[in-house]
Amino acid sequence: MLSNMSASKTKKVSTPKKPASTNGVGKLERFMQKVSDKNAGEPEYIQAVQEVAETILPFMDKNPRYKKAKILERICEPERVLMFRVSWVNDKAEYQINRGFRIEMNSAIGPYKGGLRFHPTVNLGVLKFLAFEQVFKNSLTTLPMGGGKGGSDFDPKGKTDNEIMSFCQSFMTELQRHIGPDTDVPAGDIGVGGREIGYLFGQYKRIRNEFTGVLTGKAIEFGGSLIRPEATGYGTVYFAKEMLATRGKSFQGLVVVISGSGNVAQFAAEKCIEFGAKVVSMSDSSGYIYDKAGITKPKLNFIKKLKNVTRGRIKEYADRYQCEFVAGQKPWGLKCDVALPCATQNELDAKAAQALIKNGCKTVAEGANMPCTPEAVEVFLGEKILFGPGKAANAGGVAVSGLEMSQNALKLHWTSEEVDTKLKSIMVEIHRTCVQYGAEDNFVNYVKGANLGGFVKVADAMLAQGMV
Ligand code: NDP
Ligand code: 2IT
Repeated sequence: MLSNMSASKTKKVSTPKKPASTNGVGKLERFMQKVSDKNAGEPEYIQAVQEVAETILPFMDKNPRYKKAKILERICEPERVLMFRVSWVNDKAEYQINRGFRIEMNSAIGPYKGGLRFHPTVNLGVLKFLAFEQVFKNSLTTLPMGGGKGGSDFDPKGKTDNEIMSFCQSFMTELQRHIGPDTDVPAGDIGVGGREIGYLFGQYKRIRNEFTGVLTGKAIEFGGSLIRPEATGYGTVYFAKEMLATRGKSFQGLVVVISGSGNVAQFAAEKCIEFGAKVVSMSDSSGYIYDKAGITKPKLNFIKKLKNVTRGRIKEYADRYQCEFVAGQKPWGLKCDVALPCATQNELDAKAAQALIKNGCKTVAEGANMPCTPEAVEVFLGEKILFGPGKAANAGGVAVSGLEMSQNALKLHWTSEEVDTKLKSIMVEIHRTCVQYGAEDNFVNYVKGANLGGFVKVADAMLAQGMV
């Protein structure tokens, strides 16, 4: 794997060590040089493109119809980028200015679909990487959804409900003119959960005077789907279960380390516990807790209340249950069988990957988007452990968003059991696609499988639609 992109700075792609004509490496280098030049200052975006280009470029060589139509070059150029001012007023009646974004990346197979992230680290490059990943992920779900992502550098931490509402209303006042149930359907991501979706939906409805499925992740009372809050975390564990099954294993009795304690982490933990595994760690941006005895369901309920209602810090768990809290660190040095990074991008580097391997970890599934650096992925693939990339492993969230769109369009409501059954079969199908495209000698390269499996459907749709 050629991974010379640092996550923290953009640099020129180094010249290939061997001539292009003998090893085919030069093509990737040349392609990435163009992408880097065009997207300077966007290291996360360049990183995401490189990871995909590594598998797609050789595939396009064998399938010249994609090459001739410059499909990969087109996929790397967003169809539309929207960037706007969001002014709002805080509780002290002071004006606040934030920047809002929506990246409408690709609509070849359906309306733009993807979450909104509210976090101070949000910028154009971060959202372009997320929108790019979303195109492949949504294609893998088997549902008709294009790819998009949006958000703001607004920081919800420490804000009152009134301030969150004020911001969401102002954000939607601009966003509403660009979205719609058949055009672009946003949802949640970091910093955007049920509370924010409610305020955003209310403002859309007020301005447009229409009650439609323009957002997913809504509350049940106004068109939300059962199991949507659980879907990303549950789906990640369903995917990991399929990976384990290829080696004749199950979750029963395995030790699991999870990063994050937000939406994805909470429900990944819940499903691991239900499957008989022992979850020993969760984290937030201030550090991680290590509960050797295992996080039980009642303890997990404490975390849910802490994070979703009182909005406190994970350290309070350690105080409450008398376990270890390690400030400023990530949990990857802990002994475990399974690691589920569920917090944010580039949170698990090569050193952490080596530590996991040394401690016996044999399965990693990305609940977050691109949490493992390219160097970490290289370690996992080199060791031939089970590694499920986010595009495949965390696709359950957007898949149930797709099911929410279907329910809204049909104006009906499915039961939890119905939605969970559909989610399970979608994760099994995504796993099957990854195996179909990623099988190598006695090993499934899920990175290759997810990239190719996601690419083909979008590429064929683009070919059929001509010069778009
Ligand atoms: P939440 O906002 O609910 O939770 C995020 C968690 O990650 C929190 O524990 C947060 O800690 C931690 N975190 C966020 N940023 C950082 C950072 N820079 N450094 C360390 N920790 C951080 O978000 P979600 O659970 O929804 O999202 C988590 C990941 O999953 C993201 O990568 C997201 O893109 C991805 N994802 C989400 C889906 C969804 O349906 N929600 C679907 C598919 C993927 P703190 O509270 O201290 O900030
Ligand atoms: O990264 C993701 O897939 C999400 N944040 C969920 C997107 C969605 O539209 O449900």
